[in-house]
Amino acid sequence: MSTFIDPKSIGKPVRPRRHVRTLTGYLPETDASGKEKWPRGEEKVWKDAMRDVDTEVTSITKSFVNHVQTSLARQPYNLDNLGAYQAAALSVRDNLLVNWNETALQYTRKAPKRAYYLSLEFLMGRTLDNALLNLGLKDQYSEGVKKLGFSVEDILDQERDAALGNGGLGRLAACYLDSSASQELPVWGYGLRYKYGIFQQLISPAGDQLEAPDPWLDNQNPWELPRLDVSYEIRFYGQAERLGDGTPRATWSGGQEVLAVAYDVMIPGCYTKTTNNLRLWESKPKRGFDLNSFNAGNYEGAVEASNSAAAITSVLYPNDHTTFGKELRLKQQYFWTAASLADILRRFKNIGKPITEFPDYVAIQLNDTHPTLAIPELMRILIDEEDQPWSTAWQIVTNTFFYTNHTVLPEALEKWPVPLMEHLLPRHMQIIYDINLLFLQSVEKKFPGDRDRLGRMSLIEEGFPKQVRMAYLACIGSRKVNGVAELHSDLVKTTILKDFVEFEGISKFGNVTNGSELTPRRWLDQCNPELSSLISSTLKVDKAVWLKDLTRLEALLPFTEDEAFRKEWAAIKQRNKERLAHHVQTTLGFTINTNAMFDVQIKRLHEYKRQTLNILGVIHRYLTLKNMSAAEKKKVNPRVVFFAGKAAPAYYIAKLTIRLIVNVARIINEDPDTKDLLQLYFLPDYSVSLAEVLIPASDISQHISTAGTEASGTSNMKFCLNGGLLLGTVDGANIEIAEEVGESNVFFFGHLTPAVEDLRYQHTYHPTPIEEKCPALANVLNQVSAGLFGDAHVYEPLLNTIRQGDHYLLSDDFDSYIAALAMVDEAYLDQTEWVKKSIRTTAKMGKFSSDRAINEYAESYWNIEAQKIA
Ligand code: NBG
Repeated sequence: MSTFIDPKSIGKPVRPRRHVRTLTGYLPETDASGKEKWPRGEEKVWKDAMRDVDTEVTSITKSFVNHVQTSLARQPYNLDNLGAYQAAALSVRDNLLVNWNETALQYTRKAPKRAYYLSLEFLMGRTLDNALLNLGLKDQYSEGVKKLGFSVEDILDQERDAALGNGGLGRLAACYLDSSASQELPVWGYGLRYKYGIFQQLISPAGDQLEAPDPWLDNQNPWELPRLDVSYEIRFYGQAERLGDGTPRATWSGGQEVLAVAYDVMIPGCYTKTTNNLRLWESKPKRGFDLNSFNAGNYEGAVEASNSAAAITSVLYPNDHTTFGKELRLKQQYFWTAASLADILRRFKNIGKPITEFPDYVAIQLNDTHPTLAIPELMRILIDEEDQPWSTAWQIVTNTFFYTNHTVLPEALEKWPVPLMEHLLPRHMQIIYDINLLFLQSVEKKFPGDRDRLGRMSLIEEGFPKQVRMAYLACIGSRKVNGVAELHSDLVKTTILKDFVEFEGISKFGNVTNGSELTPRRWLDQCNPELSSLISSTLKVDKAVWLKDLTRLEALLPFTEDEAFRKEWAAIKQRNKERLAHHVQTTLGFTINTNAMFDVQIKRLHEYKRQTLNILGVIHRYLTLKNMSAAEKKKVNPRVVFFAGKAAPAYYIAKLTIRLIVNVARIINEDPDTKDLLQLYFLPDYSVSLAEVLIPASDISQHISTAGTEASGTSNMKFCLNGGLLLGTVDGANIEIAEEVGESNVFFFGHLTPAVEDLRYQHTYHPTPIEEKCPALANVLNQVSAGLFGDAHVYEPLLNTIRQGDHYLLSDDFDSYIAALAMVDEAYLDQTEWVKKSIRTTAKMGKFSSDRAINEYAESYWNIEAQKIA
């Protein structure tokens, strides 16, 4: 080592060695003629020993038993269903890994442009069944485990959901991964490996939601592969100092450093070898513990740092549409984006192209604003570590990122307090200020002297404290911005990002309707196998074909006139209802009337989604039934109403709604006057797996958000695909569903989006008492207040949200809601026509396949191409 210091090097930043070579991304060497060389040993011996995907029942049972003996260290006589699940999962995983390795090798070989989907949530649900169906091995496995004395259903039932998400946004990410692999697109997901997923929901005797942790990794997770060699150091806090040498560069040092370690989850495509990757990061202390403290006898102090590092990926934030300025959440966001970018950059560097070509090889999709820090982080890397001038760096950044907005609710638009950012990420805060200054200067150039506009568009919101507006940063740092349904995309352009459309031009702003969320594989073939076979046999098309081209379902339309087909269609719905009833009976002990109409609302609890409107409607129905004569009751169509959904633990009003639902259910399910005609259930602990039982069983489902508030909704599509009709407001993807299936096949009600602002204004400045405006609703509210369902005083805060202000317009929509429910009742009486509607609905769902959506992203946004894996 030289002891001489070159004066020119003084003050230059010390570059951390980020790109440690890992064991991934290697290609075979070639000889002089370009032929690949076998790396070591005898090629034949290697090749004879290498395995392919097991497709024979005998090799499947062999692999299963092998895992029982070795991986699980068990014997045939001490194997329970859980053990059998683990053995089956490990043997399926072996198959996935064969394809996954080949896919990775091919991508490395061909170095195509790749897309990366950055999402803080991936709501994967269960994997085994999906993997078996995608591999086309379900029958072989069923037969194999049967020979070994197990039933495949029991085995599948052992799996815990991977619930690393809150709701639609996370489920959408999972569907997009499935579709990317199925469409053979080189797309990887990046997320966090939370130790605890979304909380488990319990209901107390009083009807309150209680939250318990979801230790989903307790029995180990066979679907992940730890990549302990793939790790990056991530810094927090410390000092950022500008070099002041005429360049935009700075150093960032000190603070806390933690390690991000990769866990890979295989994402198999449907009927293809392509098996993509979802890389989830786990946080670890950089060093096991602080040896100095330990030696000084301070054991607690020694492990403290290690605990704080591990805490970063310990829990998924269970909030929906709200952002709390929590430091740990910001840490999660930076930790994940920094690790993902370092990984993406390392992979790019393996190709050996100049950094300016980065956007030719990499597209990064920001799933909502959560990964927005990737924008200043890439700027930091390009400027401070890669020595790029500012303009080149900004050019690279703005050609790499794409931003999807998932909500226009003001409370859901992420903002981070400047002091918190400055403390946690001092260098990024400098970069954000620099971006902002240059940006506002260009706005000023285009709109000279328009100071209001500068204030409105600034990345920094004035106030105490100042806050960074993440949606604006995501918008200006991206090549394109999109919403998730037509109405929503229009609202993005005309409300929250209006100024940006005026400044940057309309062509940057687009729409990709989520229709997407509806992977036909899980949400029809897997959850409704009987309907899937009926479709295949009726269309005389192998499911391998129509499951990958959902527009084929249109060929079902002529069969609406085929009585035998209609009968079979209805019989399958009936059996799905019985399956749900059986599930409720065995899990909760309730007996459900399967001759009734099944009416379902399942989604996160939120005021804008208006579960309150639904429960008040149920009470209205109950009161009406109570007043009917026996003769009138005979004409009534029995109905069972199901709710499921979690409320954010701190969302008081949403939790109160759950309590009301549970207590109304208690009264009306016991009332001999009405219980044959109306039943109500709140099914606790909503999950992907529960949705898979509920959705195929629904006759009608409710999507009744205040117009303009639900960006898209994604369960609406799943219900319709399974032949359930839709009762909804003119909002989100409901509108496009109605366009596809025809308005006569859906039940719409309520005010339209353009009326909302005015109604709210009236509520605040010219309120009309509810008794006058909507006597039916007033009566329902008064009955609740009077204690008809117990707890007289308890519900007042909930009822007052309607009596005062009524931000979500329940009093404006209640009458038309009740009228729509009556229309549903009437339509249901004509079963022939109802079944026709149901068939038409399924038949017209082609647009809403996630394959269609992912192809739109691939073509119009990311500019990537399918890669055939030989
Ligand atoms: C949600 C919207 C839904 C939409 C999903 C997926 C957030 C922030 N947004 O309407 O509320 O279907 O995103 O796009 O979770």
